[in-house]
Amino acid sequence: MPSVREQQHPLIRQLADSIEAVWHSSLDLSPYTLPAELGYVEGKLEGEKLVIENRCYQTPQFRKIHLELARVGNMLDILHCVMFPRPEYNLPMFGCDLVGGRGQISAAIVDLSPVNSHKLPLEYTDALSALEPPKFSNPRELPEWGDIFSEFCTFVRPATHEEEEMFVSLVRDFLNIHASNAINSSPVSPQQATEILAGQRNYCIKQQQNDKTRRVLEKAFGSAWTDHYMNTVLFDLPN
Ligand code: BLA
Repeated sequence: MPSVREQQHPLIRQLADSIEAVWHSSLDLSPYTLPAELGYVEGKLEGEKLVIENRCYQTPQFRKIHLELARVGNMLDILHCVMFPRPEYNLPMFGCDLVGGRGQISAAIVDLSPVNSHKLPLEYTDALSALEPPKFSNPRELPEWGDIFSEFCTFVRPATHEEEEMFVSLVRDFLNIHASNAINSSPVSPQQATEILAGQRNYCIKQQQNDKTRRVLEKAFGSAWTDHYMNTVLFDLPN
């Protein structure tokens, strides 16, 4: 099977390696089985081949941690990553998306998003506030559905190689904070778990409204497949 990673924009490759390195060193990973036909998929988008490669794990605190690499011919390279905590733990959603084409990354976003009344747990606010505030020269504006993101959300178009490195390093910091909080967290009351579940569902419903993601997938695979993929692989609602 060809590896999508080897062909991708160097920043995407570097970020994918770095995300997996933190996962492997800090978390107790076991396999998470995706529906068989959705692990590796190929379609056609305007005559270009769209290839999607998924890696998925679970841990005691996370129901599903998902890294997806996608490539459309030579036009578009995508990294998508989400960590879905088990609702019995009061943990935010880690999300990261990198979209690039023709040598330039146009969108780089990372966040630890609250699922609890729009407020991150105190340990997260403390740790994230202690980071050097990242300075990027081209910040981007969040779309309307982006009210799910925290005040620490970074959404930019990296302008230089230094800014690309800064983004990778920021993602690594977010992941290290997340992993150490997660492994030290204890289960919450069933009532609190119900609220967290509602917050996670809201997160997924908002992400499913990202028309830019939907458009790319629909052009290659059609709308029925895209609905199925967005609702079962990218942003499946927890039960
Ligand atoms: C933007 N996502 C985009 C864009 C494309 C995709 C083409 C537009 C790039 C740009 O405006 O420069 C496409 N992203 C995809 C596809 C997949 C993908 C096809 O992940 C999967 C196969 N998106 C996420 C996650 C976050 C996210 C986890 O998947 C955030 C944590 C955010 N992507 C996100 C945002 C935008 C974006 C906020 C900008 C949307 C806009 O400007 O309207």
